[in-house]
Amino acid sequence: MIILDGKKTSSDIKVEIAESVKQLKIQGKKTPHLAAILVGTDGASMTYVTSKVKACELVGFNSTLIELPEETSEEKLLNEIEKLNNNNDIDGFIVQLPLPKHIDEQKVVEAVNPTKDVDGFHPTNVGRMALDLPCFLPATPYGILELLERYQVETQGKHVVVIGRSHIVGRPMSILMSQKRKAGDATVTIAHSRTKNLKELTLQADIIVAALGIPEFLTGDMVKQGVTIIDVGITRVGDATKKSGYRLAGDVHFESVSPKSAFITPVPGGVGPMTIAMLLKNTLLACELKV
Ligand code: BQF
Repeated sequence: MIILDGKKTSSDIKVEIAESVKQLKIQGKKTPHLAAILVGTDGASMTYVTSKVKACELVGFNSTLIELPEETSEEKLLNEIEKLNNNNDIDGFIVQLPLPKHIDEQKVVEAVNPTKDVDGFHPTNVGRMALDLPCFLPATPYGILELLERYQVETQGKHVVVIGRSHIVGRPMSILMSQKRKAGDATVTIAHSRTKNLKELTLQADIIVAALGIPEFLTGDMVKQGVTIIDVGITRVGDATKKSGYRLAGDVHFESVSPKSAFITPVPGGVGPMTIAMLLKNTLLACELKV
C-alpha cells in the first residue's frame, strides 16, 4: 500500500511555482496576482480562502482577499466581479463557494471573465475542457490527475469508477480520465445517488474516485485487492477529543480499504492540498498567457 501524499506533492509543486515566479521577476515580467472573494463567514470557507492566500504568499504571488458580509446582494457581488474582470493587475480570481442562498451561483460563475477563471468553473472553460481544448482545469480534478501522474499510477485501459456527479469534481473527473491525456485513456463509469448495485461496480474498479460527500461511505468489502483509491471527501465530523471539536473525515473508510489498496490518498493531506497547488498553477498560467 502506497500513500499518495498530497501534502508532500503539493509542496513540491509550490517549490516549482516559486521558481517560475523568480524567473518571471528576473525577466522583468509581472508578478502573478490572485484575488478571492469571500461572502459571509462560514468556518470551512474561511479556512479554505485563508489557505489559498497563504499559499500565494509562499510562492511569491500577490493576493487580494475581498471579504463581503453574508447579506451582500447578488447585484453588489456581480459588481465586485466586474471590477476584478476590469482590473489589469489581477491575473485570476475566484469566488469562494458555496454562496449564501439568496445569490444565484450560476449567474456568478458566468460573470467571471473566462480568461481570469482560474477555478475553471465558467461554461466556456467547462466546454473547452470537454472538447480537449486549452482551458483552465478545475483545481481538484487537476490535482488528482497530477497525483496519479507523479506517482506513475497506470490509468490507460483501467476501469475508473467515479462516485458523485458534482460540477466541481465528479463530472469533470469522469470527462478528464476518459480523454487521451496523461492520467487518461481510462474506461470510466460515473455512479451517483440513483445508481443501482453500486457495490457490483466498485468491486470491478481498478481506480475509485470517491466524491459523494458521505463520510466513510466506501468500505473494504466494496473494493477489490490492488485497487487505487482517490478520496475527495472532507466532511467535518464532531470529535470531542480534538481542540477544534471536529475531525476531517473522507468518503473512504481508510482502515478497511487501505489494506486492499495499491495506492490510496489520505484525508487530510491527500487531494485537499493538491487543490490549492493547482489553483496556483492556473494563476501562474493566467499570468503567463496575458498579453
Ligand atoms: C487537507 C472545498 C467543499 C466545498 C468547497 C487541504 C483543503 C482541504 C483539505 C482546501 C475545498 C476542499 C476547498 C486539505 C479547498 C479543498 O489537508 O486535507 C486543503 O482548502 N480545499 C474549497 O476552496 O472549497 C470547497 C470542499
